[in-house]
Amino acid sequence: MKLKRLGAALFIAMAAVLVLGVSGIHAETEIAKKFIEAFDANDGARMTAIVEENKARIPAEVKALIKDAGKTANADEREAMFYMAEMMARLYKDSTNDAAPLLEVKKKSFDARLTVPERPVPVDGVYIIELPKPAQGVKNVFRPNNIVVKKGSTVRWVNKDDVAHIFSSMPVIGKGGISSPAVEPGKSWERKFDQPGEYFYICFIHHAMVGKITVEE
Ligand SMILES: [Cu+2]
Repeated sequence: MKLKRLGAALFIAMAAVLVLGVSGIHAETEIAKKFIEAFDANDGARMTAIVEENKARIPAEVKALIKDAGKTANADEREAMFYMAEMMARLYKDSTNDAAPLLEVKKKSFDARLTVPERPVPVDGVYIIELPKPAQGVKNVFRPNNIVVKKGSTVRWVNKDDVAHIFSSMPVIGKGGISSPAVEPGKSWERKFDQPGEYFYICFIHHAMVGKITVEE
């Protein structure tokens, strides 16, 4: 057991060395490495050229960066990886008009900020999401923040916090339609979901406050 732990510690230390490159993040492929170097050098023209020269490869490169980001335990590094993937996907979109890789990055980086999907039991046919008071250093959260519900379900957000929250869907990366008023402390707001799909949403006041409703057929 002790040996195993030592092994894990060594592995983490080695990973940290690998990760601490010029940019502080580690990429698997030559294209991604060159792209990150160009970013570090603040060389936008070079970044564009890399995407132009490797157009056919870029969707796969973006996917690989997303995958690597997903495996990265350190939140700052993960954000940096997603950021690189987004930059690459954005330049690819500018060049080809194909927005699919960019949407994929945005969805996956949003997903990475959520807890694992839950299938809570509805109370009297209503799914409850609490907006709790700050506790143990955790504040401004939807709890749970990632739920799967059946089509036709109602979701109710209950504000038990001391401050108001206003939240709204991010229709670019999913379905629109969540658009709460200012939900004051002690108040709640609900919405019925008749359309299957993924609803990503965010608090207007506290941008780190994110949530997702997946509506199943
Ligand atoms: Cu808020």
